[in-house]
Amino acid sequence: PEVPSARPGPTAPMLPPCPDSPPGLVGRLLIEFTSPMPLERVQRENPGVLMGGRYTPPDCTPAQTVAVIIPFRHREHHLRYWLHYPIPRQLHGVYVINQHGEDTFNRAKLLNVGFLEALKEDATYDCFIFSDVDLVPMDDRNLYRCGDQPRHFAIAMDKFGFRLPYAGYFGGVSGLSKAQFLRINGFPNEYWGWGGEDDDIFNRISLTGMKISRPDIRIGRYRMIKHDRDKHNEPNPQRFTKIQNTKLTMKRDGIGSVRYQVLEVSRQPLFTNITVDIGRPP
Ligand code: UDH
Ligand code: NGS
Repeated sequence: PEVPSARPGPTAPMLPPCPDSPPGLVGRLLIEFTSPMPLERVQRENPGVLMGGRYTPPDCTPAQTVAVIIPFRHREHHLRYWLHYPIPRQLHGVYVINQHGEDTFNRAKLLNVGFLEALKEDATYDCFIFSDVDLVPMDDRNLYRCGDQPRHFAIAMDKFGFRLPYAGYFGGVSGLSKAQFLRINGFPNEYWGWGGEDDDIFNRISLTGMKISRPDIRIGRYRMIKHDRDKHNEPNPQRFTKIQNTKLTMKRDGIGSVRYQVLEVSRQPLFTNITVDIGRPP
């Protein structure tokens, strides 16, 4: 697939650069998933967000154009909580990549699709945040931005006792600039079912000589919306051998080789929903 590249637009607005951190941050947030969250309520809370989940600050030009990519199937109630809490307002586009059909789930391939489809809509995206739909940050100082190294945001999740489960954990929520993502040939397409794809991404980053950056442990805190194991996302028995072979596979398997078919692009009030046929395991 061809990766779109940004060209300067004819009508670049002459607004001052946005401040380093957005105004009005409050720090620690109270996050709960008790009462259901109606979509109409979440829409009312966000009058400034344009169709498709696009947002541009009215009074300044952001240093980065940030897209979030969410791998998705049958988690509508999680998405409503995710959209309700404040962090999404730090983003400039929200893309929900919905796997069509009931074949085995493939998180990393959906994330590759999101990268390409977001750039097709707006070639100026230069920072990509990859977020599970069930992870809500507990602190709004955990800024969803890219830096000079790939960033891991979800470092202190409630289900792991607010610690990293292991030093090389790169799951949940991560962020890469467009250049960093292309440097690792994107994410693997060949992890069908649960587990290991995040470790493969970690390997890709290490093998290309980059280092993971992380927020302070007091700030990178998350609540996970509790859920049962999904159907058609069973643990992948091949994952342990696959993560031993990243060095060999990353050259041929990645953003340069992803094949899929977009079935529907639907611009909702707070996000763009892209339903995609990504095939099934061989
Ligand atoms: N996802 C979906 N639909 C699915 C499977 C996964 O949307 O059917 C997405 C979603 O964004 C999710 C992410 O992929 O947050 C990661 O999948 P996951 O939440 O299943 O992974 P996790 O490690 O849970 O959080 C694994 C099952 C744990 C069962 C625990 C039972 N107590
Ligand atoms: C590792 C998995 C990762 C996973 C992490 C946390 O063992 O994909 O556990 O899992 N790697 C392999 O299986 C090779 S969790 O506790 O969230 O279910 O992200």
